[in-house]
Amino acid sequence: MARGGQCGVRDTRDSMDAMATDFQRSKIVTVFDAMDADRDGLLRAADFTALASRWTTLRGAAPGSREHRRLTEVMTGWWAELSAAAASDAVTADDVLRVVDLLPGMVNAVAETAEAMFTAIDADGDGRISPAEYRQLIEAWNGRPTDTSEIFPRLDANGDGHLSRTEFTELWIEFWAGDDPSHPGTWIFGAPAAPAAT
Ligand SMILES: [Ca+2]
Ligand SMILES: [Ca+2]
Repeated sequence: MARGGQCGVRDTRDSMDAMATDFQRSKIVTVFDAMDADRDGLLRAADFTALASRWTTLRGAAPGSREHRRLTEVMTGWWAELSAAAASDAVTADDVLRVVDLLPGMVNAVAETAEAMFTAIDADGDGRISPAEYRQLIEAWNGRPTDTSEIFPRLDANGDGHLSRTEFTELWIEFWAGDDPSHPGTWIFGAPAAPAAT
Protein backbone atom coordinates (compact mmCIF):
# COMPACT_ATOMS: atom_id res chain seq x y z
CA MET A 1 0.00 0.00 0.00
CA ALA A 2 1.09 3.53 -0.66
CA ARG A 3 1.82 4.84 2.75
CA GLY A 4 4.87 6.72 1.56
CA GLY A 5 6.20 9.83 3.18
CA GLN A 6 4.36 12.24 0.96
CA CYS A 7 2.09 13.67 3.58
CA GLY A 8 2.88 16.09 6.29
CA VAL A 9 0.07 14.83 8.46
CA ARG A 10 1.17 13.90 11.92
CA ASP A 11 0.92 10.20 12.48
CA THR A 12 1.47 10.19 16.16
CA ARG A 13 -1.29 7.65 16.50
CA ASP A 14 -1.49 4.24 14.99
CA SER A 15 -4.40 4.93 12.70
CA MET A 16 -3.14 3.20 9.59
CA ASP A 17 -5.59 0.38 10.14
CA ALA A 18 -8.47 2.86 10.05
CA MET A 19 -8.35 3.48 6.32
CA ALA A 20 -11.68 4.27 4.73
CA THR A 21 -13.36 1.33 3.05
CA ASP A 22 -14.43 1.44 -0.61
CA PHE A 23 -17.96 2.05 0.57
CA GLN A 24 -16.95 5.02 2.72
CA ARG A 25 -14.90 6.34 -0.16
CA SER A 26 -17.87 6.20 -2.54
CA LYS A 27 -20.07 8.02 -0.02
CA ILE A 28 -17.54 10.77 0.54
CA VAL A 29 -16.68 11.19 -3.12
CA THR A 30 -20.37 11.75 -3.92
CA VAL A 31 -20.58 14.57 -1.39
CA PHE A 32 -17.20 15.92 -2.44
CA ASP A 33 -18.22 16.13 -6.10
CA ALA A 34 -21.42 17.94 -5.21
CA MET A 35 -19.47 20.49 -3.18
CA ASP A 36 -16.71 20.90 -5.76
CA ALA A 37 -18.61 23.54 -7.67
CA ASP A 38 -15.98 24.16 -10.36
CA ARG A 39 -15.13 20.45 -10.69
CA ASP A 40 -11.39 20.88 -10.43
CA GLY A 41 -11.05 18.04 -7.93
CA LEU A 42 -10.20 20.41 -5.11
CA LEU A 43 -12.33 21.99 -2.44
CA ARG A 44 -11.48 25.57 -1.64
CA ALA A 45 -13.06 28.28 0.45
CA ALA A 46 -14.89 29.49 -2.67
CA ASP A 47 -16.74 26.18 -3.03
CA PHE A 48 -18.16 26.53 0.47
CA THR A 49 -19.05 30.15 -0.18
CA ALA A 50 -20.83 29.07 -3.37
CA LEU A 51 -22.74 26.37 -1.51
CA ALA A 52 -23.77 28.84 1.17
CA SER A 53 -24.84 31.24 -1.53
CA ARG A 54 -27.00 28.61 -3.27
CA TRP A 55 -28.57 27.80 0.06
CA THR A 56 -29.33 31.41 1.05
CA THR A 57 -30.74 32.05 -2.43
CA LEU A 58 -33.08 29.04 -2.21
CA ARG A 59 -34.07 30.17 1.26
CA GLY A 60 -34.66 33.72 0.12
CA ALA A 61 -32.30 35.00 2.82
CA ALA A 62 -31.06 38.46 1.95
CA PRO A 63 -27.40 39.37 2.48
CA GLY A 64 -27.05 40.93 5.90
CA SER A 65 -30.02 39.03 7.34
CA ARG A 66 -29.58 36.77 10.33
CA GLU A 67 -30.56 33.76 8.25
CA HIS A 68 -27.95 34.61 5.63
CA ARG A 69 -25.29 34.98 8.28
CA ARG A 70 -26.24 31.71 9.98
CA LEU A 71 -26.09 29.58 6.83
CA THR A 72 -22.87 31.22 5.71
CA GLU A 73 -21.29 30.66 9.12
CA VAL A 74 -22.12 26.96 9.10
CA MET A 75 -20.47 26.42 5.73
CA THR A 76 -17.53 28.68 6.52
CA GLY A 77 -17.08 26.82 9.79
CA TRP A 78 -16.97 23.52 7.94
CA TRP A 79 -14.36 24.83 5.61
CA ALA A 80 -12.24 26.17 8.47
CA GLU A 81 -12.25 22.77 10.16
CA LEU A 82 -11.61 20.84 6.99
CA SER A 83 -8.80 23.03 5.72
CA ALA A 84 -7.18 23.03 9.16
CA ALA A 85 -7.42 19.24 9.42
CA ALA A 86 -6.01 18.82 5.92
CA ALA A 87 -3.46 21.60 6.49
CA SER A 88 -4.26 22.95 3.07
CA ASP A 89 -6.37 25.59 1.39
CA ALA A 90 -7.03 23.28 -1.57
CA VAL A 91 -8.40 20.00 -0.25
CA THR A 92 -8.55 16.78 -2.27
CA ALA A 93 -10.98 13.89 -1.81
CA ASP A 94 -8.09 11.91 -0.31
CA ASP A 95 -7.56 14.68 2.23
CA VAL A 96 -11.23 14.46 3.16
CA LEU A 97 -10.96 10.69 3.50
CA ARG A 98 -7.98 11.08 5.83
CA VAL A 99 -10.10 13.36 8.00
CA VAL A 100 -13.00 10.91 7.81
CA ASP A 101 -10.68 8.13 9.02
CA LEU A 102 -10.38 10.00 12.30
CA LEU A 103 -14.08 10.64 12.80
CA PRO A 104 -15.09 7.36 14.46
CA GLY A 105 -12.89 8.49 17.36
CA MET A 106 -14.48 11.94 17.36
CA VAL A 107 -18.18 11.17 17.55
CA ASN A 108 -18.85 14.12 19.84
CA ALA A 109 -17.35 16.51 17.31
CA VAL A 110 -19.41 14.90 14.54
CA ALA A 111 -22.54 15.29 16.67
CA GLU A 112 -21.73 18.97 17.18
CA THR A 113 -21.56 19.43 13.42
CA ALA A 114 -24.91 17.66 13.13
CA GLU A 115 -26.32 20.11 15.65
CA ALA A 116 -25.11 23.13 13.67
CA MET A 117 -26.42 21.64 10.43
CA PHE A 118 -29.77 20.78 11.95
CA THR A 119 -30.26 24.35 13.13
CA ALA A 120 -29.31 25.65 9.69
CA ILE A 121 -31.64 23.26 7.85
CA ASP A 122 -34.58 23.94 10.17
CA ALA A 123 -35.64 27.10 8.34
CA ASP A 124 -38.79 27.77 10.36
CA GLY A 125 -37.11 26.95 13.66
CA ASP A 126 -39.79 24.53 14.83
CA GLY A 127 -37.20 22.01 16.01
CA ARG A 128 -37.75 19.48 13.25
CA ILE A 129 -36.84 19.10 9.60
CA SER A 130 -39.79 18.96 7.22
CA PRO A 131 -39.64 17.28 3.81
CA ALA A 132 -39.50 20.75 2.20
CA GLU A 133 -36.61 21.86 4.42
CA TYR A 134 -34.74 18.68 3.59
CA ARG A 135 -35.33 19.14 -0.11
CA GLN A 136 -33.95 22.66 0.09
CA LEU A 137 -30.76 21.32 1.65
CA ILE A 138 -30.29 18.74 -1.09
CA GLU A 139 -31.01 21.23 -3.86
CA ALA A 140 -28.51 23.67 -2.37
CA TRP A 141 -26.00 20.85 -2.26
CA ASN A 142 -26.61 19.60 -5.77
CA GLY A 143 -27.16 23.00 -7.32
CA ARG A 144 -30.22 21.74 -9.20
CA PRO A 145 -33.84 20.77 -8.57
CA THR A 146 -33.95 17.32 -6.97
CA ASP A 147 -36.91 15.13 -6.11
CA THR A 148 -36.39 13.93 -2.55
CA SER A 149 -39.87 12.52 -1.99
CA GLU A 150 -38.62 8.94 -2.06
CA ILE A 151 -35.53 9.62 0.00
CA PHE A 152 -37.09 11.45 2.92
CA PRO A 153 -39.18 8.50 4.20
CA ARG A 154 -36.00 6.40 4.36
CA LEU A 155 -34.51 8.94 6.75
CA ASP A 156 -37.59 9.41 8.89
CA ALA A 157 -37.00 6.54 11.28
CA ASN A 158 -40.27 6.78 13.22
CA GLY A 159 -42.34 7.72 10.19
CA ASP A 160 -43.90 10.84 11.71
CA GLY A 161 -43.19 12.93 8.61
CA HIS A 162 -40.32 14.96 10.09
CA LEU A 163 -36.70 14.47 11.07
CA SER A 164 -36.19 15.13 14.74
CA ARG A 165 -32.87 16.38 16.07
CA THR A 166 -32.16 12.88 17.34
CA GLU A 167 -33.01 11.24 14.03
CA PHE A 168 -30.89 13.70 12.10
CA THR A 169 -27.89 13.38 14.40
CA GLU A 170 -27.97 9.60 14.15
CA LEU A 171 -28.10 9.77 10.35
CA TRP A 172 -25.33 12.33 10.24
CA ILE A 173 -23.00 10.32 12.46
CA GLU A 174 -23.59 7.20 10.40
CA PHE A 175 -22.89 9.02 7.16
CA TRP A 176 -19.58 10.48 8.29
CA ALA A 177 -18.31 7.92 10.74
CA GLY A 178 -20.17 4.73 9.83
CA ASP A 179 -19.59 2.00 7.32
CA ASP A 180 -22.96 0.29 6.96
CA PRO A 181 -24.34 0.49 3.38
CA SER A 182 -27.81 -0.57 4.56
CA HIS A 183 -28.06 2.21 7.19
CA PRO A 184 -30.46 5.02 6.21
CA GLY A 185 -27.70 7.50 7.07
CA THR A 186 -26.11 6.55 3.77
CA TRP A 187 -28.91 8.57 2.15
CA ILE A 188 -28.60 11.76 4.14
CA PHE A 189 -27.22 13.72 1.19
CA GLY A 190 -29.62 12.04 -1.20
CA ALA A 191 -29.31 8.88 -3.23
CA PRO A 192 -25.80 7.45 -3.01
CA ALA A 193 -23.97 6.83 -6.26
CA ALA A 194 -24.62 3.39 -7.68
CA PRO A 195 -21.85 0.87 -7.10
CA ALA A 196 -19.28 0.86 -9.88
CA ALA A 197 -20.14 -2.68 -10.90
CA THR A 198 -22.73 -5.25 -9.97
CA1 LIG B 1 -38.63 22.92 10.56
CA1 LIG C 1 -39.30 11.40 12.39
